[in-house]
Amino acid sequence: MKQTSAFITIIGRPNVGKSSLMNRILGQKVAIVSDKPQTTRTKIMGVKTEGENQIVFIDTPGFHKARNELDKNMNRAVNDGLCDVDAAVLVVEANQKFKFDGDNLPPAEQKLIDEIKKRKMKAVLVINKIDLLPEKDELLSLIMAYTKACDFEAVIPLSARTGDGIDLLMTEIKKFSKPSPHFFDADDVTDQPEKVIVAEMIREKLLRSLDKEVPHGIAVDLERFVERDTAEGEPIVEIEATIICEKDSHKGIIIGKGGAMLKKIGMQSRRDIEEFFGIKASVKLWVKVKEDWRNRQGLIHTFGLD
Ligand SMILES: Nc1nc2c(ncn2[C@@H]2O[C@H](COP(=O)(O)OP(=O)(O)OP(=O)(O)O)[C@@H](O)[C@H]2O)c(=O)[nH]1
Ligand SMILES: [Mg+2]
Repeated sequence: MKQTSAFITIIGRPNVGKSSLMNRILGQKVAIVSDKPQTTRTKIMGVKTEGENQIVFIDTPGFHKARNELDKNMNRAVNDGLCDVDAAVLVVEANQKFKFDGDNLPPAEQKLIDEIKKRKMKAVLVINKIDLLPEKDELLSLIMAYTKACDFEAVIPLSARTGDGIDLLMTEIKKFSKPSPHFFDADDVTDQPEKVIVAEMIREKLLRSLDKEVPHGIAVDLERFVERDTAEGEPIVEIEATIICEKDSHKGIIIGKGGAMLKKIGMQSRRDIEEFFGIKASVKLWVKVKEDWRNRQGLIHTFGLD
């Protein structure tokens, strides 16, 4: 049988559940998830191979108004994600937090829709988080407004959290497949190197535990990532990472009272890393201040965010 494949980019505003959706489709956590907007900072590929068909998903950062150089890079990643793909999945939320105005979609979504139209792309609309919707008929006004703005190939209400509706989405997505050799091996799940996944796991714990502007100004620089055998012959992965933040006051918050916060982050990260690699892990963390790093392209590059 002939091989088929499709490249599908996942776009949308911050925090609508793009990464959750990709993880759910893959059945494995490839992209980190948090309740803070702007969790994803770069393009992350997720690969799903079923027999002769391979779908490559591209999870992108949430599209938003840029406030610094990092934001600009993130928005650029969204636009890059729209190039050379077979279709886009635009993710929006069922439980729109603002009063929904069908004549005016949120500006970031309108911009993405304009981009889809300009590029004459095929697109599917996903209305995520339907598990939070008390009345399902509220969906109708959302569907009307979005389909008025754009001619979607399909509209799929679903829940990335419960998995409800995912099969329907996959049926639609598979329709974009074309005869083509596979770009990844059948057992590949992502293009992300293990080192990046580990740094991201640590950043996820920070995002989840910290508040206000602190988590947005954080980067994780992995300095040591070595697998070795202990004296007892047991394999262990040793990780040392520096958490970069923007201010001395943030450093204090990250370390916490008597080092409690840093200890918690280290423990949570270790648990995740052990589960991911299936062996013991040790995690050592340091905190460093690099003022205004999100406006310094050199540092943005050092942290792999360009
Ligand atoms: N109730 C509910 N929550 C969801 C669902 N999907 C995602 N979430 C939650 O929404 C929040 C944002 O999820 P992410 O997957 O990080 O969203 P994102 O669009 O990738 O966010 P950015 O990377 O910041 O653009 C997290 O707290 C998720 O647990 C869903 O179907 N139902
Ligand atoms: Mg994300």
